Amino acid sequence: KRFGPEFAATHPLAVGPVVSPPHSVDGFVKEFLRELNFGTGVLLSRATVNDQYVALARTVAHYLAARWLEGGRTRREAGVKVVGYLSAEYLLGRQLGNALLATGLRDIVEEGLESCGINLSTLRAQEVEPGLGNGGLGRLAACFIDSLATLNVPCIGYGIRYEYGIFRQTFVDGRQVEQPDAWLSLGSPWEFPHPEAAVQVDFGGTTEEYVDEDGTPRRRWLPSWNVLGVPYNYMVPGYHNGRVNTLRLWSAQATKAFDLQIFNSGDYAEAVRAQTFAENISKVLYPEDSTPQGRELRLQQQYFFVACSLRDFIERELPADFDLHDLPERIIFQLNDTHPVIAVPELMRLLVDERKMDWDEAWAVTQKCFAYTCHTLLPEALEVWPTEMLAKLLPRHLEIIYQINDGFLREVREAFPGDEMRARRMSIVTDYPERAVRMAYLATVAGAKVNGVAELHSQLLRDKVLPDFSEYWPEKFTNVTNGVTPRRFIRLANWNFTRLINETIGTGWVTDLDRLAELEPYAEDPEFRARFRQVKAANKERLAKLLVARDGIVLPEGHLLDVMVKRLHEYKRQSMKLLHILSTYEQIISGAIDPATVTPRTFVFGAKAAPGYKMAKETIFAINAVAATLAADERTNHLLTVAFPANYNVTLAEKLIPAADLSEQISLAGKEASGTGNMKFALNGALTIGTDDGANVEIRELVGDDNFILFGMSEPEVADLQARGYNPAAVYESNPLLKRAIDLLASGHFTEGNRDAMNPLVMDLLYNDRFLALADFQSYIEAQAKVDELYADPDAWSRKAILNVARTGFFSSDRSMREYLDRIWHAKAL
Ligand code: B1H
Repeated sequence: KRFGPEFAATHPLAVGPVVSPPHSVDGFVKEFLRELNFGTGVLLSRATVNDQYVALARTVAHYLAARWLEGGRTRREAGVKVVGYLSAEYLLGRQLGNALLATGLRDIVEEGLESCGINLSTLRAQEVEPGLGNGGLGRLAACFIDSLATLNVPCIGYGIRYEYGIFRQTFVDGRQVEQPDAWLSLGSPWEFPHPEAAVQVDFGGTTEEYVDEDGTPRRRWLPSWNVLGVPYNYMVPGYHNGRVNTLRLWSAQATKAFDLQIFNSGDYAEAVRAQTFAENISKVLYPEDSTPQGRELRLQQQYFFVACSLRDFIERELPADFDLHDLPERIIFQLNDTHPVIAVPELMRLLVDERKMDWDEAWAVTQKCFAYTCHTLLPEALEVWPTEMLAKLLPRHLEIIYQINDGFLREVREAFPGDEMRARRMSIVTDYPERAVRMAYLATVAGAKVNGVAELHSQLLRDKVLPDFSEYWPEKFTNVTNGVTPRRFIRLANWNFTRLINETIGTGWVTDLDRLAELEPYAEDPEFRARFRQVKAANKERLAKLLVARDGIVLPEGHLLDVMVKRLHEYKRQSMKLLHILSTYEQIISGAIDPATVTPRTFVFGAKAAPGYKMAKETIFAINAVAATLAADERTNHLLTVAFPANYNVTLAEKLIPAADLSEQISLAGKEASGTGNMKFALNGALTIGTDDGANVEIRELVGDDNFILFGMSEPEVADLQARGYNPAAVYESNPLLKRAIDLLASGHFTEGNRDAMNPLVMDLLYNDRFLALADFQSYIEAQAKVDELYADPDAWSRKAILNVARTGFFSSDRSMREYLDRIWHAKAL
């Protein structure tokens, strides 16, 4: 009201339209120098590269901000439904290139900087990527918010502004050593902090019953400590459409009250310590991908960010007099895995305790406000919080969970009278091995929809993880196959290919990826195939330059580039990839095969291991040891090279994927929920060697059996073998090729004669091999032989590669978002 029409009449300048800076070289240069001088406080003649980068980023941010402010206002006025994406991770990658692409400012900026004697690429290289995620789950969130902005759908991404993102990986004597990722140390020009809009988040204490003004008995929470959540806004630009959405990340700060209490006790040092304690909550991203450790600080993080986010949406995004019974018309909160599921009892608490809504009405609202995406099948990855921890940290939420569970089990018992085992199986609260809350069950009970992330995964989710629930609520379960944004992963990452595609079918594919199908006829065109190969060669050259500068790694020319990049996990089977390399190497040095018949290959690995994951770290050590030995072996180093650049991240992925010929997607069937790297490789013209797992299944269906190298057991075959009893040592004994590869690994050949160094990995493969690498080895080797054979005919290979591109437009995250919008969110574009 304060800035309404009356105000506008008397203060026309203050409420005029938001003005975007001019889209001209001159205009840009003025803005840039103004930002450098008055924003950064330096003269161009004295500016460091970082000063220049920061000034450029802020200048570009101003162009976006004009649209952002305008869009936020129209959205609030229109009162439309918003997607509230709740995710503990956003693996964004560098922002500058994407912002230049979205605004269409790239050429102007390049020319303007040149006139100042500055090179754009140098400034782009200065940016430290915000690594606020572990792997696929975090990157998926980043792709989804990109697509929603491009589809002009109002979305607020909510998450945590970790001060330290995923650790920086270094290798010392071949072993992983983690360094803190101080991504904020040079400042972050892309964020807009709002300390004045901080939200209080309570923890601890007790609950009590009381009688309210109307004489109704109620329960309430009497928390014992609290912190502040400070919002940091980031802009999420759509591609060439003027839409800019918001990513709101929360940073924890100590509250005044918190300090005062302790100050008054006279203990200054204790007060300062308390400050640190509060700020710890958003200090660091937990680096476990797939295997949460159940730590109290992690639960604090989860509650911290969802409590801030729900308050923010209800109190700041909705009109003050909004009737919360209508909340489902204005928001759908998507739960990115179980990490934000504590939002369910939090919304119940807001509605029932704070807004005095009737329990049943509140529950009806809540069940319409949430939907849940599951990203895993691994039992160890399903989050479970001990009730003891919940009681200590969030006592009122625990009560609410009990009450939700009671109501739910009553329903189940009514639907299945006498079936007490079923009620126990379905209980949100379990008693074994300790009393704990199963967050996936809570999400399933509360969510309007539950989805898996690829067809096979959704099927297994229904059949194996949540069978009782899918039987009870068949219509609740659905699949939305993951996707990736073509803006970042083709248009930005692969300019060489983009140019070729644009010249061939125009530029519409960037926002309508199905149009890649128009490339299909060109697979038969020898000239197009030759140009495709030129693109690959140029991308390999670009990668080679980067790796020399970044890691001192020299990539040989003319090799098949075979790439396996993803988190290090036993189920993904990097060790099986290593056995393939070892086997080829062993056969050459033992004279079993003629070196002249070997297809020269370079194997590239990129993988971080969770710091506490022993076997993953042993695998990294083994890969590095093999890489070093092969590099020094004159007999083979022109034929086989292993490159393992440290610290694989989004920035490196953007250089590696476009250069790859072969994409390794070799997880044990039934273990990889989807995979998204697999999609990025196919879209950039690599062939996949892969198992029938996750989204590989759909990639193969789309590209056709001839254009996908399949191997290994299927999921039912895996289940069968495991039921019969699997004995890896017996496989080792019965397969001479495998035996020689493992024996060589164990021999000390790669560790200067030290046999003990490889022992953990070798022993695990022989006597444990949880993910059946040895069982799939033979099939894998044979499939790799087929790869060599195919690659020998460059024309046939590029034909297949082009068909991979032409047939995988389905894997755009734009398509994933349309499916969520139609089937789960029921939200629309503005
Ligand atoms: C995926 C995770 C994950 N699934 C726990 N689960 C985490 C679980 O910090 N934690 O505790 C972090 C991450 N990540 C991945 O999600 C799947 O493994 C991929 O197959 C899938 O493509 C990706 C996106 O859906």
